[in-house]
Amino acid sequence: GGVLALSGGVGGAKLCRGLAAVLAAEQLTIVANTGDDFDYWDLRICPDLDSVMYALADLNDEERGWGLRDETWRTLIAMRRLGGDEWFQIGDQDLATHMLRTKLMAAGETLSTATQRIATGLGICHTLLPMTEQPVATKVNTAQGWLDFQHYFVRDKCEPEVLDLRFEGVDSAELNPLVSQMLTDASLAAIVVCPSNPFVSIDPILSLPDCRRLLKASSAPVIAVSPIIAGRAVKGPAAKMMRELDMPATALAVAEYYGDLLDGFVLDEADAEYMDDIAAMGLAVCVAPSLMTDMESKISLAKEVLAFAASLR
Ligand code: GDP
Ligand code: FO1
Ligand code: CA
Repeated sequence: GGVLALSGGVGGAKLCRGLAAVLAAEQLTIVANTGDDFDYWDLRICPDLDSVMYALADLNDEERGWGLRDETWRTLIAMRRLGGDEWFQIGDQDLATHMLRTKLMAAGETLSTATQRIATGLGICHTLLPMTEQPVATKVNTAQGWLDFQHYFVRDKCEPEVLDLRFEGVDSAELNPLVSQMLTDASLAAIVVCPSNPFVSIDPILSLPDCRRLLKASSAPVIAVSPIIAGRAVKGPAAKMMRELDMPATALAVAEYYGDLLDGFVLDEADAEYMDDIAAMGLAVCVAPSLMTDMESKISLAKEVLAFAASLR
């Protein structure tokens, strides 16, 4: 049976790269968050889909965590000179992705088919799906009021304290039908919740109508990998958000947050102290090196996750 991975951008993309290295094309489907998506320069931007796509194509900028390696910024510099928007940095090569996607969608294609075309163009053979075809927009409540996600994340550098989150449009959106189909397929081998931000990368997916129910009802084990290692996020605001949302920034709190959605939890060796508490929640526990710094560590974590899932079938 195949594997379904739920992913955000940077952390998710790293594990997906490892999974794609050990699983055949027809064995891995990745469903990415689209709550970060927005319009900028009149283009449709889908950061998490693109992060996964660029990682699978081995074109991503690992250090920056988004966009393409060996990128140039001539268009952005020209836009700055003209006095246009420049708070969100679109690279010259990345621009082509957004232009093609926008054109395909203006011509009536769905986000799924547009994504598939672009992924195929990049030589990607595994299946990458947006969580839904309908627009869903993450909003962040702060002392300044509700902010659009990219205003919070990029323009305001995640500095405002997060009071609340909502996913506009999620109630009337439909979980990608290919995902629903996989979740009801008895041969599905594993569902992997990638080490992504639980609040702004995974929650939008889980909030789609029926998604949690289908995940729980699936015969496949649901396994999450902690994005928090030793009380810190490897990158991004996950730990800060946890504190702001009145949770301790620990792997244990991530496991508790996902709660009964999960059958198993993978945490870093640095967090082995939480094993018993997580087991006491009724979850299977796997302790593994989970910091992905190079191809080898991505592959070994992917193998660890798959072996753990197989042990829970
Ligand atoms: P975003 O959409 O770009 O914010 O990316 P994700 O939501 O997919 O991933 C962000 C999360 O990935 C952060 O909470 C990081 O702590 C986590 N992360 C990044 N790299 C690693 C890693 O190598 N190992 C683990 N376990 N988590 C990671
Ligand atoms: N993140 C930034 O922090 N600054 C940027 O200027 C920026 C531009 C950008 C362009 C295309 C793209 O696909 C992603 C981009 N990101 C940028 C990353 C991204 O928007 C955020 O990391 C996420 O949405 C959170 O996952
Ligand atoms: Ca994201």
